[in-house]
Amino acid sequence: MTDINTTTTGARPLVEIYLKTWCPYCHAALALLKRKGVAYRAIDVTNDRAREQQMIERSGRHTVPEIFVGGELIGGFDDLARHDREGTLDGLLGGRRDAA
Ligand SMILES: N[C@@H](CCC(=O)N[C@@H](CS)C(=O)NCC(=O)O)C(=O)O
Repeated sequence: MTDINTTTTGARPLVEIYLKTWCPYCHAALALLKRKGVAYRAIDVTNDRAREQQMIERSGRHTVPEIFVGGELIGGFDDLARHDREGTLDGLLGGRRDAA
């Protein structure tokens, strides 16, 4: 099914990121995921209230980005960056490297 509001890289996305196009934290998070070379599913909630509501229900949070790895909430960009800084991100990502 074609879905204009999601972008999937790689074959089996482990990472989901809810984002808004104008959000600098979202672009920073995407840049970090791209640097890690993992597959991800980007879910654009910029003008999509239903998907934004899904994000809020899944995360319990209202800001973007919201990032999930293997279905588990990581949090926003600051949480992703903290895992990267503290050396725990690679373990969370399971050492996966998917061609984007
Ligand atoms: N600490 C959060 C900050 C995220 C944040 O402030 N996001 C802004 C957009 S860049 C936001 O969602 N604002 C509220 C809104 O759009 O409803 C993070 O690192 O992800």
